[in-house]
Amino acid sequence: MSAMLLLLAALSSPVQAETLIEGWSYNNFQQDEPFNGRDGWSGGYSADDWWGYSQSDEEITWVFPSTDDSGGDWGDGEARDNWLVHEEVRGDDSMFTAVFVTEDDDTSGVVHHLSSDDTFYVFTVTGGGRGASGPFTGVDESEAVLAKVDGGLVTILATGNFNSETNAWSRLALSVNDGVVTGMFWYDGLEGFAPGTADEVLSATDDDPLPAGQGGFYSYNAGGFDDGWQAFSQPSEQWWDDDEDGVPDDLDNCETDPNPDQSDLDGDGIGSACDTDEVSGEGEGEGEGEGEGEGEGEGEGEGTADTADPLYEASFKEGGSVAGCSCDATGGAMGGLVLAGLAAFARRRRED
Ligand SMILES: [Ca+2]
Ligand SMILES: [Ca+2]
Ligand SMILES: [Ca+2]
Ligand SMILES: [Ca+2]
Repeated sequence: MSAMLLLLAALSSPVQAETLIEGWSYNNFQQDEPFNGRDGWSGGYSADDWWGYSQSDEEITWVFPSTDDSGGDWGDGEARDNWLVHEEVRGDDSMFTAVFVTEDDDTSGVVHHLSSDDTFYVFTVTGGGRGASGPFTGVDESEAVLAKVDGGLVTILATGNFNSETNAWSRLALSVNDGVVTGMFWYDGLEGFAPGTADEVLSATDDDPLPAGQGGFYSYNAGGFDDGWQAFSQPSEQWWDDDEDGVPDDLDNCETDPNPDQSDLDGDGIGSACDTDEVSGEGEGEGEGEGEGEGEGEGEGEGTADTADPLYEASFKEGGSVAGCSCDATGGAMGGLVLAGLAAFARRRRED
């Protein structure tokens, strides 16, 4: 992200944090393969699988739902549960984002913090083409919706009167940080996604936030084969780093005190930078020898086991990107040529 974008993000971001660390991303939707149950992906509606699409001469791959179903209740495995989430998206203070395209009035969305089939946050936008139809009752279906589904019970957190444009790659993002749930929308999804640059923002504070869980796509009343098609691409997760010390909030032993070394002299899981009753460094120095050695060894082991999700931590270390999020979409190839290719593919599937 450029210095100017950083400044914009700091000035106008609806989210309190200012720095994101790049985490998980995915670009391996193989041609003609169903993705419910494949490669870490799982879907909520088994009758509507999600299909991969890729072109050998393109570096970007897509996935799209295959039917135009609607109905059912939240959490019952019917069309209302048509999400596709990935097991490695699992941050608590984090953002999931993806680009999508729709041909008509399909509902496109992203989910995050999915801890069971009927418990998650969801942010949806309907296509403005020909009279939208969305999955929520009691709201104008032309509206964008930020909602919490908790044990199947829906709470509308915020609504916005905007639609996605048809046949254009737009971007959705769903962020959770310290109980603040934020949906962000960019009409042009290929320009990058610094939070402060979103065209539309819905945000609410959840006093009883959901536990961390998986994130992914959401689709309703959409079709990849038999009706106007819809597709998603460039899924990724970014982790909030509130104190900008390069360690994500979820793994930081002092979330609001910059302490890149994560030093924790007494090994209680609270970093020395914010541990008010920790023995001072000087005191430790004097009593060098046996005592210090034991203390440190124990502490590290316990801290890791208690606080960090091993997969998540491994993913962070693997990514190794602690320099802040560059967050520029690599969407140069996803212009009209790609849309034409996808449309041709959808037509072919329809005729099969
Ligand atoms: Ca935080
Ligand atoms: Ca941090
Ligand atoms: Ca810190
Ligand atoms: Ca400590």
